[in-house]
Amino acid sequence: MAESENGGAAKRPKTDADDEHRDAGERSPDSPVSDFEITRVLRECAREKNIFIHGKVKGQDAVVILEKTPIRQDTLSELLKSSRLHLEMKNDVYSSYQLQAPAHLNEIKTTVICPATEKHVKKYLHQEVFLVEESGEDYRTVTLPYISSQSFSVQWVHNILEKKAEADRIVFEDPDPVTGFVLLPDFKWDQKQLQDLYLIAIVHRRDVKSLRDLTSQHLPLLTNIRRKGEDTIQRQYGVPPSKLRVYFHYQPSYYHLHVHFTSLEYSAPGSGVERAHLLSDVIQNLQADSSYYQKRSLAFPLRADDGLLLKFKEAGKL
Ligand code: M7G
Repeated sequence: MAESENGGAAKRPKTDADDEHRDAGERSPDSPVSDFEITRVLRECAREKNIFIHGKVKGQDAVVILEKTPIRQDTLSELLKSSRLHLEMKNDVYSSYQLQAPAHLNEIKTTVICPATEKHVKKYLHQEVFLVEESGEDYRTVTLPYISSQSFSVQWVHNILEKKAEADRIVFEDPDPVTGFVLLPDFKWDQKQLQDLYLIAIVHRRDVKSLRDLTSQHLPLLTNIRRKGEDTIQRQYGVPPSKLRVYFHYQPSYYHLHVHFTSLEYSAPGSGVERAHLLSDVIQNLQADSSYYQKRSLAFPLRADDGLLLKFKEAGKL
């Protein structure tokens, strides 16, 4: 089957042309946030300039994530020319201001999860974390039974693969049922700047939950994702492989194999050593030993309220 590229809408960063009309201040009639009733703040971070809120939309539980987006180089001169400045203080050569930017240069990336489950709420609630070391045996006896009954729905993944959602956002697709995948911008990236570039490659096959299921049989799939994912990102965004961090999460939140492609410049959540496994390391480990990921212990962080942590405690593993 032929591979396909969506070079149109996906070629980013976006320009502001699509945004012009938004300055009029009109409200989208089906806005899920205008009816949002705040229950509590789950987490906030002044440095990352984001806030995670739990609340209700028309009686349904919802999580809303607000995040100030990075200042873009391509709109800097417009920002400086067309904003209003209010002096806060002046002293010798120093002065500070509040700058009021035009609305289209002052957007807040907003993510809505509705209806949100208890698990979504917990995912974003600030919690103490513990490092768990899971042997291959622990995976089969503790983790696998737990994730089979408890994990997040992967309906959104199936929707992408079946073109029922986000079809216009697909940047590249290799439709091969065994080695194929779909590459598209991650939820977390607004595609307006390359600083925080974040795409995910979602595999077509549905029988691989995570890193733990991988064997040398999957090497053609993994090398295909690496090569075509990197080539596409180089072509579409001008970002070379040497500027990319390409990795799996273990544990992932969603148990359908996917690979994260992030800008090396961006400290993406979950890119630390306790959760991220570089695709290139995974390929080499499988080349050396087909059952590497079935046998070896893998460490990962679990939050205090994670049911899996309780299972590890009950099994006397913590
Ligand atoms: P993960 O390692 O399973 O979980 O990665 P994490 O969210 O704890 O990192 C799943 C990735 O898919 C994350 O980077 C999410 O931001 C992204 N993601 C999640 N959802 C529900 C969507 C979605 O609906 N669309 C897209 N494009 N990305 C999503």
